[in-house]
Amino acid sequence: MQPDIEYQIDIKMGFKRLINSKKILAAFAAVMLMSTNAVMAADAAATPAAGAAATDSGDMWLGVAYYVLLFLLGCVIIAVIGKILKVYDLTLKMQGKKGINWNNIIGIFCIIFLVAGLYGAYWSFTEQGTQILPEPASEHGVQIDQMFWVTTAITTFVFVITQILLFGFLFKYRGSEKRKAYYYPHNNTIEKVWTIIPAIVLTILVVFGFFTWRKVTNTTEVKGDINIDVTAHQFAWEIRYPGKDGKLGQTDYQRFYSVANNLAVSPKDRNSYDDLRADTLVLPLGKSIRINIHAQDVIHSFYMPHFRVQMNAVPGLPTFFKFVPTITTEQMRQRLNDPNFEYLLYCNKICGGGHYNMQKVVRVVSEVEYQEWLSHQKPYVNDQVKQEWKLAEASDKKTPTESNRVALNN
Ligand SMILES: [Cu+2]
Repeated sequence: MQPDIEYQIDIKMGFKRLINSKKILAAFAAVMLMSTNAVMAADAAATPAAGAAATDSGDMWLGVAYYVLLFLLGCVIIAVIGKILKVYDLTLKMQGKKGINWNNIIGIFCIIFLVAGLYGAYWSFTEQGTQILPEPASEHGVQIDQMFWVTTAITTFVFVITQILLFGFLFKYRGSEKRKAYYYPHNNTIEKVWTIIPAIVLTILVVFGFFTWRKVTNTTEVKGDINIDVTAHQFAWEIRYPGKDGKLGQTDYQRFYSVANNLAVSPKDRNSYDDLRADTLVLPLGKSIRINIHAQDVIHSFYMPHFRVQMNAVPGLPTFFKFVPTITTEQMRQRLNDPNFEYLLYCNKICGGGHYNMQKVVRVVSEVEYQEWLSHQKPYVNDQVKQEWKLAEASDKKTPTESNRVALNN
């Protein structure tokens, strides 16, 4: 009789817990209802007032809420199944039978998780793998991609092996009354194997990366480059091309910045007189391009994913990146079967509120088209800049004492 009473008490406790968890479920349901209402109310309020943009963000939040609710629903279903199993287990025990073998259930779950997880990884790669960047449109991009794929292959291999070992062992050696766990605290050979092999593989990858990066950034041969200055500020890119002399005038933000001369080009440098201001980054095919990267306020990041180019734009520390574009915009449009495709330059450093919108169109064209385009660009030193420079010069001449004083103060 004694065990029976024990089971009955156990069952009572179980039901008590179930009732308690019902309260939790009710609270869950209430939160879910309230959040749905809130999201819908926000959506309804936003739609008529602010138009399309607001609807978009409302839709987005509705989407987020949908997945959160789906997740919570999943949790609730699992909790309910767990409770049903627990009740079933207690009922079996009350009838004097052996209860559920939880070790087996957990073991089977491990195998299900392994198979579903590996299939999920395979599915996400085959379904979303196409969202990886399209073929590289620059010479060094091919090497960067090679590195990416070698690393991906090695890590995928290790991932599959370790997951099979982990969950396979969990299943094979799940708890059982028939056997006792073997005490096996240490094995030097295994320790050595799993330390040395990853160390060698990682060293190979790092050295591989080091040489590739060195090759990409090796710029001893600067001759024949097209120099382009790209300057970042919150929240736009400014582009300056050299004129016929092929040389860009120097800049000095502390001394020469003004509204018209917003790139602070030096009036004293003759090379700047024929510089051009452009709104699009147009590049000739197959030429070595050197982008000089500047920033005027905070750190930005010069990022052109199709060319596998990325370099920080740091205030006070000009950097540069050299590369050779190998596919024209037109060719890429045909390859991607997208007549509206454009290469883009992005900012890849969260630099403030307007960061998301900091982009410029980049166009790769033939040499002839490039020259034609270049001949239509406006001079950087426009009438307003000229006037400012003349005024500055005039005031310099008129009051030599004043300018001396300024110089002394500096
Ligand atoms: Cu930025």
